[in-house]
Amino acid sequence: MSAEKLAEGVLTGKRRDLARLITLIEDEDPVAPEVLSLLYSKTGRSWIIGVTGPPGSGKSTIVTRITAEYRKRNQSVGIICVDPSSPFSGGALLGDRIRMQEHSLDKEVFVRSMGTRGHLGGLSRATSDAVRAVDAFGRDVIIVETVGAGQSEVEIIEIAHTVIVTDVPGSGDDIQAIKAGIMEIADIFVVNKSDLAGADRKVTEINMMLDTDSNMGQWRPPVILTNGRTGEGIVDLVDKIDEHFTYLGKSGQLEQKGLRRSREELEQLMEYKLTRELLNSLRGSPEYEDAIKKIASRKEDPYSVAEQMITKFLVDCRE
Ligand SMILES: Nc1nc2c(ncn2[C@@H]2O[C@H](COP(=O)(O)OP(=O)(O)OP(=O)(O)O)[C@@H](O)[C@H]2O)c(=O)[nH]1
Ligand SMILES: [Mg+2]
Repeated sequence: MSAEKLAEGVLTGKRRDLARLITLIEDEDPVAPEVLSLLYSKTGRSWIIGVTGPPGSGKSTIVTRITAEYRKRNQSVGIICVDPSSPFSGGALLGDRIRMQEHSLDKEVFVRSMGTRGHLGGLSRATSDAVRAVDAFGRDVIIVETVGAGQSEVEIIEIAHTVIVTDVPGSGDDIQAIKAGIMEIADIFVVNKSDLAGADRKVTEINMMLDTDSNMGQWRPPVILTNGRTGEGIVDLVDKIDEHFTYLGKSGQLEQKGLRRSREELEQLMEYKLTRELLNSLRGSPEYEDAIKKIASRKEDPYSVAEQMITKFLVDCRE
């Protein structure tokens, strides 16, 4: 299928074409950027919500609930679950699918899981491209679920307008998880499993942490108590997402976020492309392999060789 046809299919709401495009994105198929380039001008209309937090804290349950609430409010929804790479979450995906099946007959809900195929850092790239595809498809809201554990998840969450960090009552270890980098990215905190002991205390703890946060801007992240099983707190949560949406628009931060993201994306794409071109031109050439041997035997040093190789590449490009 040609890039043009696929782009048209996505823009005219063909779910199968959207699914097809996301597979191309995952496979790093060269047709994917062609399609995305055709779609780009039609994107930027969806509200992107990131949901992250420790494994098992109820992210998928909350995502399902938020989706139901948005459907009640007549908003169409796209859901992207980023496959947890952690071995602890092995069976989670199946559970997600079953739970999200509640929405699977609803044409206004599109659900997709993203695998960990591709290169290092490729998942974050692939996820943001998939979100863009769903945006072009015309969803009002796109929810991205990722396990909050490492740097790559934090990166993925950069594409979100509103970031929800989930936590559960219980051991102080959870607070450690939150402190380890994801605290700062939260626009809204959710303490899920309000039926468990210590839920109110957890809310207080997070609020106390927020009290000591000196970098906080005008938006103080609200802390919302939810019960994923009963749906308690979900209406409040969706109201807070909407409030955050209004806040970002009015404060000018939405525009700033857009500029920052465009710059980052452009630079990442150029870096990736340049590096690939450079390495493709070098790898396998006798000169290059020889230089590597010389570095290994200490006849040359990598600092100077890197300089030489790049200079030569740039000169070759000019000619
Ligand atoms: N007691 C209680 N259990 C809940 C609540 N919300 C969700 N659960 C349960 O917690 C378990 C984990 O929920 P998930 O929604 O799969 O959590 P998750 O954060 O998406 O998990 P991973 O994707 O594996 O990281 C499931 O068995 C849910 O039924 C709640 O409010 N109270
Ligand atoms: Mg999940």
